[in-house]
Parts: sequence; structure tokens; C-alpha cells
Amino acid sequence: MITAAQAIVKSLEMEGVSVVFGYPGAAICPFYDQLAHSSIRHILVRQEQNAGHAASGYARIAGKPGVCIATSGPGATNLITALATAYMDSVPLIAITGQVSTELLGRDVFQEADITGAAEPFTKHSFLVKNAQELPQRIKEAFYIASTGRQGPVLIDIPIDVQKNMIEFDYPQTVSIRSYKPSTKGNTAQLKRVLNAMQQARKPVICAGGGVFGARATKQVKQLAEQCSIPVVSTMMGLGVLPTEHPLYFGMLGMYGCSVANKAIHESDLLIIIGARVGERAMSNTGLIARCTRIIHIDIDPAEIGKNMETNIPLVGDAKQVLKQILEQNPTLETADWLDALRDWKRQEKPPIIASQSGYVNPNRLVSLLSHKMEGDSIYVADVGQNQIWSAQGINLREGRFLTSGGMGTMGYSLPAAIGAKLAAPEKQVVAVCGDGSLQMQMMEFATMCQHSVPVKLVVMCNNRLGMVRELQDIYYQHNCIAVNLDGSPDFCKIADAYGINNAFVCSDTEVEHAIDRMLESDKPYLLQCAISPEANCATD
Ligand SMILES: Cc1ncc(C[n+]2csc(CCOP(=O)(O)OP(=O)(O)O)c2C)c(N)n1
Repeated sequence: MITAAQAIVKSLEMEGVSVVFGYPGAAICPFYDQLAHSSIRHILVRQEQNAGHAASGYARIAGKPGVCIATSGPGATNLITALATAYMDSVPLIAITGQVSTELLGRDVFQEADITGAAEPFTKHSFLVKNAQELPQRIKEAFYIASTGRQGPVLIDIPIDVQKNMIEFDYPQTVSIRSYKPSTKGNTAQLKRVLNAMQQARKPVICAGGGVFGARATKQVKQLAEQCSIPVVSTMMGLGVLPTEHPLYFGMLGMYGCSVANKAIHESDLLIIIGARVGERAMSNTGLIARCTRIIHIDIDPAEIGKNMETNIPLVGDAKQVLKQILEQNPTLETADWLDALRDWKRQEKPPIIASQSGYVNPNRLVSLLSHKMEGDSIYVADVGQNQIWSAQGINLREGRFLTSGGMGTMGYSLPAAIGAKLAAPEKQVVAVCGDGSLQMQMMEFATMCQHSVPVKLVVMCNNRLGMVRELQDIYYQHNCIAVNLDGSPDFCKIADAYGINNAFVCSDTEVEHAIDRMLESDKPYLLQCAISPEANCATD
């Protein structure tokens, strides 16, 4: 017999968990007491939301669920934004929260919050475990639910008395949940329709979303594109599915995307959407079908298909599996004229370049230089705001990854997610890029980065504004810029000094290259503060 707290730790070990991100409190103390005896590394963050983001960055790079821990009440509610962020981007997470004693549940006692209720819309599933003996089973189920089908966060809430109960520990080998059977294999009849539509297409386009990474299917997407000479565009979450300079890649689509990618979709006669939510910022339903574009949508989540865009051929399944099934049939397409047309459009397209301005760093140039200088397989984490858009528009991705909060657009994501990503891939270069507003939502994580020696590089684009909102107010609210001025911000380099983080400040295009080199050469945490014009816009006009 062991305590349930011990059983939680053992279950995590059985799931192959080597690192967890958390913040303790009384209600989760029995668990922490046992974690001390485990080889699982605990990363103490400085705010629970960041435990969730760090676990999410870890999960996206490691390809398995990230684990975050919080106490009851405020600890648990602080996790919610991170759960919602992971939910929107289909990232597998396990959140373990402490809860008040079973007999006190529902009585509004100190630090009680109905977290399973509150997080319900933002989790794939949540468990309140009142019977200690059920814990190993629930944990097994949680990992299974989080990492299969459309991946997402699962919450396990465990009252403190339950953690202290003694149980017989027997970790289950398998899981079977009656109402949950995600299908991974594509339906043969639908596959036939897909192959048939491909055969008839003259102007096909693949639109790749973040689900391609979730399914670990980048190789298959590349193979399909190359074997059939199909051009590829991506959503923001799909950036990096093909290298930026791949001859079949035509850029990011959507409201901040490039014109050739958007035009490709609108002129296509066959659109193959793979692992994308078809969010309104990426694609809107602008009568593509009426204009004779056939739409194939491949997604693991049947609820996504047809939700935002009418679809001719739905194909439910795991992208990797489905693409393998398609590739087995050796389809061939004749697309030479179509590719010529796309390449012509691409040549005519002018990249969005803001003019250089004295006293400031040009953000487009900054992103371009940075991403060219980063190692080929490095990880670039963008925050939310103009910095995110400049990053997505200008990044040159080779074998690396681009992480950001795409669905929820959560400011304060980049640094904790980068910490998680670096822990998942310590050998890779990890750079986080954020704005001066979002930095102030996550600055406390400097301490985490230092305490645990996680050498993330942080580039702060300082425009002294909540730039994205300022741009919006300028364009749509007659320049009525209100509540966007960040006067009062500290000198971030001095803050970095206070933590013992190496840092540099640049305010001209001439200095920036050398500064990037110095930052990337360093094997320690580093902060590069770049002055950006408060007037610089990212909307392509
Ligand atoms: C938690 C949160 N609060 C508010 C917003 C709304 N919002 C979107 S972008 C943005 C401005 C971001 O400013 P900053 O971090 O300085 O980056 P910039 O746009 O200047 O690059 C705001 C406030 C958000 N996305 N997330």
C-alpha cells in the first residue's frame, strides 16, 4: 500500500514524465512531499499561468503531454488562461491541481474553487478524483485523452485528503473509454474521392495548419507536395511545415499573410486543408466552392470539418496516417502551368518592408536577420502583437519550429513557452520574441530562467506602446489612441542586470547584426532590447 500522492508521482514516472512545471500551495503539499523522492525535475515558475505555458512549449517540442501543477483556489484559477491557450492550439497538457478536503467541497472554504467546472470549456476533459483508488486509472486516462485524437489539455483535481489516502498501486497498461474512440485511419470511400479529386485538379493547393505538427506529419506533407508537385501555403500555426525557401512553398495566408498565398487559394481548383481550424484570420468562407474550388479537409476532429468552411470531401483521421494512405496510391498530377503562374505572382510580390528610421531598429530587418542567423533547427517563439506578425511575416524557417499562441492570442506566452521548449530540446537554440507590453506580463519568469539555468534568448521589441492595439486604433478609430502608451515601463536591461542576465540595447539598424551575433554566441540567458518606432505598422496596405 502507498499513499495516493505517491501513486500520482509513480504514475507520472510510468508515463515517462521527466519534468513538471508548477507552483505549490497547501492543498497540493502531499504530492510535492512525494515528488521530492522522485527523479522527476520540478521547475518552479513564478506564476501558475506560466507553468501551463511552459508545459505547453515543452509538449509542442517533445511531442508528448506537458505537465503542470498548481494548488487549489487561486493557484488553479491562475492556470485557466494557459489551459485555454493550449486548448485552442490543440496542445496536449496534463494539469494537476490540489483541492480542499472532500468533506469541505462546495462550502466556500478557504481557497476553494470549482476548477473542474471553471475549466470545463477549456479542457478536453476534467476529473475531480474523490476516490483515491481510482487515481492511477484516471491519470492513465488523462494522458490518453490529452495525447490522442485532437490533442488538448486535461485537468485532474485531487482533494488533499484523497492525496493522503492509502491505495493498492497497480498502474493500468491499457485504457478503454467507452464514449471516446478517435478514428485515426481515413475512410476508404472518402479516400477514393480524395484521389479522384486530385486526379482531376489542375490548380491544387495544400493548406497546412498546426495539426500537421500535432500529428508529426511534416514529412508526409512534404512528400505529398513533392511527389505530386502541389504548392503549399500555411496558416500561422503551420509555419515551418515546409522550409520558407522550399520551391513549393508560397507563404502564410490570411489577413496578415502574403498576397501570393491568399491568391493561390482563391485561384485554386482544389484546396487540400490539412490539420487547420480554418480560423477567420486565416481563411474566410468567401465563396470558394461557388468559384469551382473543391475543398478537401483532413482533420482528426470531425467537429472541425465544415465548421468554418463548406467542404466537399471530409476526411477524418490522423494526418500522418491519412497522408500515408494517399501516398500509397502514388497519385500524380500535372501542375507545371499552375506552378509557373504562382512563381510569377511571387516574383511580383513586394515583401512588407518598413523604411529604416534613425534611432530605431527596423522590425522586418530584425526578424529576417535573426532567423537567418539562428541555427537551422532552432525554435523561435513569438509572443502576441505586432512582434508576432512581424515574426510570422519575416521569419526564415529551415528545419526549425515557430511557436506562438495562435488561437487564443495570449500575451505573455513567449518566455514561459520558450523555457518549456528549451527543456524539451536542450541542444537546440531557443529564441523568444516579445513586445514591451507582453514582456511585462511575464517578466517574473526571468527568475525561473536563472534559477534553473535555462539559456533562452529573449528579444524585446520596444515601441513603448501596446503596438498592435495602437495600430488598430490608428486605422479604425480615427487615431484615437487610448490606453496604449507604456510610459512608466522600466529599463529592461537594468531589470536583466538585477537578475544577472546578460543583455544589450540597440537602437539602430547598424548595431543590430553584431548584437544578434553576440546574443546567439552566448550559452546563457540573454536579453536583447531593440528600440522600435512607436509608429511602425504591420498591416500590409
Ligand atoms: C492577455 C492579453 N491581454 C490583451 C490582449 C490584447 N492585445 C493584443 S496585442 C496587444 C498589444 C501587445 O503589445 P506589446 O506586447 O507591446 O507588443 P507589440 O504589439 O507592441 O509588438 C494587446 C494588448 C491579448 N492578446 N492578451
